[in-house]
Amino acid sequence: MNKNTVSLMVRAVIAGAILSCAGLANATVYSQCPGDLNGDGDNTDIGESSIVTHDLNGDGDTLDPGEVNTAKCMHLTGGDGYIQMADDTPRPLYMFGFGDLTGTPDDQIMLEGVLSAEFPAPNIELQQGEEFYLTLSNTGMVMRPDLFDPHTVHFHGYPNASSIFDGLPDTAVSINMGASITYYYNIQDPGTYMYHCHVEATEHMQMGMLGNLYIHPAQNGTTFEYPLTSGRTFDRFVYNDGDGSTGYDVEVPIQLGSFDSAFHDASESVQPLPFAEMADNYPMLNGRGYPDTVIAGALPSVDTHLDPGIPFKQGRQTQPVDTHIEATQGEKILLRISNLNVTRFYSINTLGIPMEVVGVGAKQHVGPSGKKLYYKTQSVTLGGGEALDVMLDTADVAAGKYYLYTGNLNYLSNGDEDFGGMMTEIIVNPAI
Ligand SMILES: [Ca+2]
Ligand SMILES: [Ca+2]
Ligand SMILES: [Ca+2]
Ligand SMILES: [Ca+2]
Ligand SMILES: [Cu+2]
Repeated sequence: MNKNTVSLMVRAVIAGAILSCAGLANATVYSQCPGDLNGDGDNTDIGESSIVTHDLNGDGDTLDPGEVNTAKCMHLTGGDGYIQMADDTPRPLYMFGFGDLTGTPDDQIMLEGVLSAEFPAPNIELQQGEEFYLTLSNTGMVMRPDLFDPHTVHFHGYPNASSIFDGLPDTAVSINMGASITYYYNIQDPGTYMYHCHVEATEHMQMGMLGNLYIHPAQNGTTFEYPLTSGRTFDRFVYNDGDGSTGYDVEVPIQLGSFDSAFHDASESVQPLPFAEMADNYPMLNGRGYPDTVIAGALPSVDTHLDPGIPFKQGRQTQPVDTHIEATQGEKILLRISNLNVTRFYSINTLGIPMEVVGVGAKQHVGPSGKKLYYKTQSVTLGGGEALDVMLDTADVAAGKYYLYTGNLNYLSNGDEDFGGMMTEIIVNPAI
C-alpha cells in the first residue's frame, strides 16, 4: 500500500464520516418528472406515461387536436471522481464531473451518486418539440471533504426562455451539496450545443464538468432526395433545411478538450490551484486520448487503480462516450464537433475525406436570404464555446481507414508520451 493510497483511504473515511454526520448520504432529492408515478425519475415504467398535454395555441385549453408533447427526463449528479488517461500505463486522474443516474430512485441518488463523475459529461440528445426535465443533484466532493462547491447546468449557446434555468451563478440558482433542482427546457432550436457547470467556471470546467448537447430537428422522419435526381435519400438531418442538404446517415458527437494533469493532481492533493500556470497536457476527443479513442463503447472502470477500501465506489464506467467513426461507402457522416476547453483553440483535420461545414454555432450555415454558405475544407479550428456541424461524404472515397487528428503535432500526445492525444480513426467499409 503506497503513501498515495493511504492518503486516499484516510480522506475517503473522513468524507464518509462527514457525509453521515451531515446526513448527506441519507438526503432525499425531489426530482420533477411528469408521468413518473413511483418517483424513480423514470417516466417510462409500466403503467406510466411520458405524455403531458400542453396548450400550444395559447387559448388556455390543453385539449385541442395536436396538443400533445412528449416529456423527457434525465437525472445528473454533480460531484467528483476519477477517469483514466491513455498513457501506456493507464493513469487515473482526479476530476469534478456530472454522472448519469437517470432511473435511480430519488432516495438512492445521494448514495449511488458518490464518485460518479464521467468525462465527458453524459451526452444529452434531444428532439425538437420535447420538453426536457433535467434534475441536477449535488452529491458532494468525496475526495475533498473540505470543499462545499455548488454546481449548475448551463446549456451553452442555447436560447433559454428563463435565466433561472440558465445556470449562471449571477442570475440563476446554484445547487449546494445534498440538494437538487429540476431544470425545465422547451426544446425548439435544433443544432449542436454543449453544456457545462458555470460555478467557478475556470476551475469546474478545467476539472471536467463538460458535455455534448445536441438537438434533432422536427424535419427528421421526412424523406428528402439530395441533391435532386441523385438517388441519394435521407431521413435524418442536422437542421430544418427544407431540402435535405444537411442529411446524414451516421452521427458522431465529438467534444474537443484537454486536461492539465498538474492542476487535477493539485486539486486531489489539496494544494493551491495553479491557475496562472494552467497548461493542458492531455489533449482528448470525448475525454480520451488515442488509442483509447477508437475503442467502441465505454472504457473499463478505473476501480482497479483505487484502493478497494474507498467507500461507495460503484464500479461505474466513467468514460462511456467513444469516438468510434464507422460508415459504409456512400454514406454521409455527421461530426458534431464542439470545444469547451478553457485554455486553447484546437484544429482538427482529415486526410482523404473532405470536410464540409454545414452548421456553425448551432445554426445552419446560410446567409440572411437563405443562400447556402457551406464550404469544404481539410481542417477546422474551434475555440472554447464554438461548435461546427461537419459532414464527411464517403461517396467518392475508397474503402479503408482514415484519420481524424489535430495538425498541431504537439497535441498528439498523452502527457509525456508521444503518439496519442487528439486523434481517432474513420473506418469506411466497402459497399456490398
Ligand atoms: Ca417511474
Ligand atoms: Ca389550445
Ligand atoms: Ca381550444
Ligand atoms: Ca472552487
Ligand atoms: Cu460545478
